[in-house]
Amino acid sequence: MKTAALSIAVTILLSGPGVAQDVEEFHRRADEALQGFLLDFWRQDLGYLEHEHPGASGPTGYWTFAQGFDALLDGVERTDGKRYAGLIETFHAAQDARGWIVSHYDDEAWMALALIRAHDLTGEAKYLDRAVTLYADIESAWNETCCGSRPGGIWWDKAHTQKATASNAAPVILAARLHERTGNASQLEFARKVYDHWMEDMVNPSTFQVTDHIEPDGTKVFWRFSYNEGLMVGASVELYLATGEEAYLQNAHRFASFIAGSETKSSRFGSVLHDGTASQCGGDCHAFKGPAYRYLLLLQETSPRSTYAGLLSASTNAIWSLARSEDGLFGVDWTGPPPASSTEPQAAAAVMALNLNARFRGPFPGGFDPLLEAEEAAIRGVGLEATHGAFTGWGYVAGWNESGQSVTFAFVADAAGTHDLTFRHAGGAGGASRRISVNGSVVAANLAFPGTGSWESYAEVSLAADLRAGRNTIEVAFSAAAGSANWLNLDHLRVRSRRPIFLRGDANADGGMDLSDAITVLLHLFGGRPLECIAAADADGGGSLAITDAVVILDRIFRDAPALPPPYPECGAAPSPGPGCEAYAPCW
Ligand SMILES: [Ca+2]
Ligand SMILES: [Ca+2]
Ligand SMILES: [Ca+2]
Repeated sequence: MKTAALSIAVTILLSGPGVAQDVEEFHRRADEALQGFLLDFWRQDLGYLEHEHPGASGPTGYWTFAQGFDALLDGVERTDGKRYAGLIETFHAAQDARGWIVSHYDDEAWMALALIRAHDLTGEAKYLDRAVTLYADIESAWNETCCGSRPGGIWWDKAHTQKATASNAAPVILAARLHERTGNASQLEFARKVYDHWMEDMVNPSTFQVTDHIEPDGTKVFWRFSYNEGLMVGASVELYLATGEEAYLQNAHRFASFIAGSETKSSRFGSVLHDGTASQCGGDCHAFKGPAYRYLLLLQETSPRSTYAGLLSASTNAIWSLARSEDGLFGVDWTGPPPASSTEPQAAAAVMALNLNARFRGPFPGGFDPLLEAEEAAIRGVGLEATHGAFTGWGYVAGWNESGQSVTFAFVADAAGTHDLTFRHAGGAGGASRRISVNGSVVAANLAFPGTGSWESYAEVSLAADLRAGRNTIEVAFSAAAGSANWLNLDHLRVRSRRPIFLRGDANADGGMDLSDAITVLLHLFGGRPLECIAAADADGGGSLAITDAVVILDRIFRDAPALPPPYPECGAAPSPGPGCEAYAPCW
């Protein structure tokens, strides 16, 4: 009875204000946090993330940019590529303009880890190629002449001032993940060598605290930062996944236990990851809980324990309810208080935790969205803004009046054919014009975007273009040579095939498929009820309507039969011309 009462009390306590109850709410928080991060920290004039907000502090550092990149990638992964994906190219181009090879090997490892994820999420080889290049630089920094009684390990920096957990454990994760993708056995071998060395010499065998770093004179420095053990958790899990050897997994649990026992602080939500208060945790420390959260979650997904579940859940609830300001800025100390200003690394740590948590809790609830938001496209030279008027999504692109500035949308067409491209814009400075290209070919050299009277007012401009089946790019560029003129804020692009698009099985055209759709098919067949979109009612995709179409719907709903032929379960055009579809509103 005592236990039952306690359990009820705990349930009530955990259901108090600020505790998110459902998957949809976790995703809403993750979206809001990431969108706020991008609006606050992406700086058009820098073409990079700024280090502090508010204020004019200049660009953030290379490794903290990599953390911001990871936070963006968490948003893309969480939404299954439905949102934010265009910005991957924007971040890549931003770093490309500043260079990839830097003075610190751990920094290169963070960047390479983000690039592998960019590759995984886009399928583009250039990201993986860049990660391999960075890995080669890191691998060359293995050294057996320093430090202390057991020389070995990877230098932290090119000046050879120390060897750090960050420059050894992160490369273990990197090498194991590269091996998984390339099949190159030497990468896994290197991962094991680095890991073994670090385990033997740098880990306290009873507590599983890991040194922060070792100096050339052999001094081991045991700073207590959650990312050190977090990286060791990640390295251990990756090697367990690569080899199946249980010892790695046991190590991961021991490092995680150290984090749970020694790098947390209590809050009303439970124990929360902690590297110190805002005054104790300065500089790079601002970022450390992000990777700790990431690799603890990886362990939880690999070998769950209630301790980690509680720590991960309490941390994100605390971030949201205790450490977030009214302006949406996140504090260093996740138990609060909220800050008046924020740095990019502390923001990225909170944003990635919220996005990782939401992905872990359940799939992104956002369904088919026919709007391609400009603020989520691959932007070049323009800025992100959310100030004027009733835009869609979470903003628009602005600051656009020079050659070289562009917005590139990606659109996957179900079938080749003519499509209407409709742009929503504001022209507060009068009429503007831009060059429009599809898949690299100019389709409108100087498309006019009429003035809208103010930046608060929006209008639409359309043109027709032929798209190919599969992925297409649609670029809107300022080109003085092509006649582009004047300022323009771009909100979104909507692409519509001139072929009807619909959701198969949705016979009554209400946007979903349920029992009423089977009934609609029967009423049409036997009662003569008209259909707006016969193609949607053709549930088996056979090209005609029959009682089997009602049966296919019922089987799918009640007996979990295989999915209907496309377009299903998302809107799209039929793969081949079929029965008519004069009007089907839900997909638009
Ligand atoms: Ca928008
Ligand atoms: Ca329906
Ligand atoms: Ca049929």
